[in-house]
Amino acid sequence: MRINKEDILDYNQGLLEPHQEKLAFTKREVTGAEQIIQKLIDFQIAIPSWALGTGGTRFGRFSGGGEPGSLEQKIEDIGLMHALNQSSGAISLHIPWDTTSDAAATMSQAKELGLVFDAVNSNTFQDQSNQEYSYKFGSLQHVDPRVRKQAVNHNIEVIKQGIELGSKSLTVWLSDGSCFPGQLNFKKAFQNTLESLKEIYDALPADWKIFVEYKAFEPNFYSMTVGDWGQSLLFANKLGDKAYTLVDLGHHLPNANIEQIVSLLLMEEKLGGFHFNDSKYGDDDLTAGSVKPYQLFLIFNELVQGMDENKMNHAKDLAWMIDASHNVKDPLEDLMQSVEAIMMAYAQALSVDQEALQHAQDDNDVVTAQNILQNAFRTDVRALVAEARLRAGGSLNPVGLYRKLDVRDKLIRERGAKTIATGL
Ligand code: PSV
Ligand code: MN
Repeated sequence: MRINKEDILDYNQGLLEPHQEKLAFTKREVTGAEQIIQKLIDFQIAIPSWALGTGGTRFGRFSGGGEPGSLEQKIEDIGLMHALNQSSGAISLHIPWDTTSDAAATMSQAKELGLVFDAVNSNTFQDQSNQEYSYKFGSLQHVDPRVRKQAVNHNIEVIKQGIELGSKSLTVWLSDGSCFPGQLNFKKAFQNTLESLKEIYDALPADWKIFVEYKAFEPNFYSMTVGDWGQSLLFANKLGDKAYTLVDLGHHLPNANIEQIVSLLLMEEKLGGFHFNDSKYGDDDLTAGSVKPYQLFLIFNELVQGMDENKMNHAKDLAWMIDASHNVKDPLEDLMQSVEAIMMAYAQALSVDQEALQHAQDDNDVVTAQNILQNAFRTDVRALVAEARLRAGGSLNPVGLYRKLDVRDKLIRERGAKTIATGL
């Protein structure tokens, strides 16, 4: 199905008056509101092809109905979302969960919906039915060079598909590691992984980047070969200029100071991309900003500060993606909530008076520094985010309109109640 412009206009009309009142108030509260709105319009967050179905846990999966059964339907879903919020204009493919046999057709479907292809993701954390060697004991780290070669070749194949779709980056997340002390020689695992990554790196086109994503634990529970930002940065530095670290918010040990990690990676010019989600305990894949919105804001504060210092384009120079899907919500509603939370944290960070903050830090005025950040975090910027959507042609209230148009029911009628999307 498609959402047409008239539906959006009609719906917005009914919300316009209270919105404008709120906006006028917010503009008096926030300095530089117009520039913030423009930055919000430009900012796009990629949606991964595996997040359109209900996620599961190892204890079960409860499909919500109307899930996309093909790549075309996944693109259709992202198109629906983008029509509503005008902020999810990119798709991140996970291969081989989602592959295309007709790149031109896939590209033209995406283009029609205003979507582009962001980073492509390889998958050597699962065995595919047609593969020769198993990844049970790792992929790029494997003790057997034939397994490593197979995993390297898969990554090269993913790059090829990405080239056809206009992607410019490859994200490599490895589940490689070990579950028991003694299982693995850490040094050899690192060296094998580095050697394999070098082969993949050499296959990158000149204008491509490779992102090395780290994760503290799961599915391996004793050691992960790319377990933290230090290990990822080591790989990235050894690989070269086209290699960067990718931060996934759910991949740290509890209470890690992610904003500090972000700050230092930007200082080193080695932050490449971001996977958004939220968690209480680990890699919980919860909606961004649903549990720790202040942390999300503090991370954005470092991102804005660091990107501005490096003269980076906020919208284009880092790869932004949501990486979350769980069991209990309609995935599209959940993704729209994530996008809204990310936009709010970004808007609040943009409103921080960085000069005043720096003065407070230089004066060791801890109280003022804290107040500057908390005042920004406690400012209601929802009207700015809504205004950005409105100006871009989206809905003032994406979830509200999604529900009013009964999108999920229509998808269930079109696709059936029992379809299951590929992914985890
Ligand atoms: C692993 O937990 C991860 O964060 C990686 O980015 C994967 O590609 C993705 O989730 C989907 O499994
Ligand atoms: Mn991730």
